[in-house]
Amino acid sequence: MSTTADVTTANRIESIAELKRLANRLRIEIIKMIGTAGSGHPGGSLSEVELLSALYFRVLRHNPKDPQWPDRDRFILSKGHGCPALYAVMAEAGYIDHSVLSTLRKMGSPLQGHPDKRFFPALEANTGSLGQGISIGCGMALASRLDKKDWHTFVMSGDGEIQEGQNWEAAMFAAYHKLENLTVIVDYNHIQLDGFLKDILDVSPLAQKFEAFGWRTLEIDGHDFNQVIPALETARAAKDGKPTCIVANTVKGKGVSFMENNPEWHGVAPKPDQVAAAVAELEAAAKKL
Ligand SMILES: Cc1ncc(C[n+]2csc(CCOP(=O)(O)OP(=O)(O)O)c2C)c(N)n1
Repeated sequence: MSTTADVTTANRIESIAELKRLANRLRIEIIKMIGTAGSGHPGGSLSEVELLSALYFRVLRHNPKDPQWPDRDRFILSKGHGCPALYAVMAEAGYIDHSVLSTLRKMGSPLQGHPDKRFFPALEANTGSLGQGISIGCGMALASRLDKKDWHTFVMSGDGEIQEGQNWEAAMFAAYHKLENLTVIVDYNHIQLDGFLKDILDVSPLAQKFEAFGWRTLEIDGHDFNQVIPALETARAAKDGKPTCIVANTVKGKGVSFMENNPEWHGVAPKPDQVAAAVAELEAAAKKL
């Protein structure tokens, strides 16, 4: 069993340059995984990469060698369709072998098309039915406090997902119960399944909405590690009775020019020639990092 003395953030990466190289590698993995599977969600996976990298390599208290460590921080990917990015980062952290990534969406694989603890017990929750992660996170954060523990719960939601009414019931609950040990990160890429939020159901001003519900809010560029890490650390350290919402401005499809900011890449797998083009572009970008 791990103890707090020997585990904080596993495989901690101090250097921002190294984190940028990691993010680039993860994007290549994501493209290959979804290309091999022949289905999946590239756009919203690519937008999450820096946020997940900062969590798993700088902020979360966790131990891949002991995934059920009772005092670990919890992370719930409420936007479950973005799981290729989570699987790639968890492989990098050591929860699974890299070779397993190519089994994404295959029958019996730990890496189901949406996160499923029955197949991959290191996951904290089954998600994919949008709108439920913040409620699950509220339950975890409350449990942590009732047990007099100091582990923190992080939840990532999509911006389209945040349209779901259940989120706002959870937002009310978290503020009322002063869940300072709960952080919601909204991957604010401005695109939902079939178009731009502003043309379908705009959620802006998002930070003000959470503030009105009694939350602390931090607005950042979700691709800039120099903004992402301090925001996550501030949230993790909060002791003032307020839950935190990090509104992370991101670009859907980030890193692959023909996918960036293009709603058509929400839930379509790249064909082999598109995989090759995307990987070539990312490998060229890596040389400049
Ligand atoms: C309850 C529910 N309704 C509909 C869907 C289908 N669906 C999957 S992804 C998605 C859009 C999500 O948009 P957003 O939260 O903005 O995700 P991102 O752009 O980050 O991929 C929808 C409607 C679902 N998974 N769950």
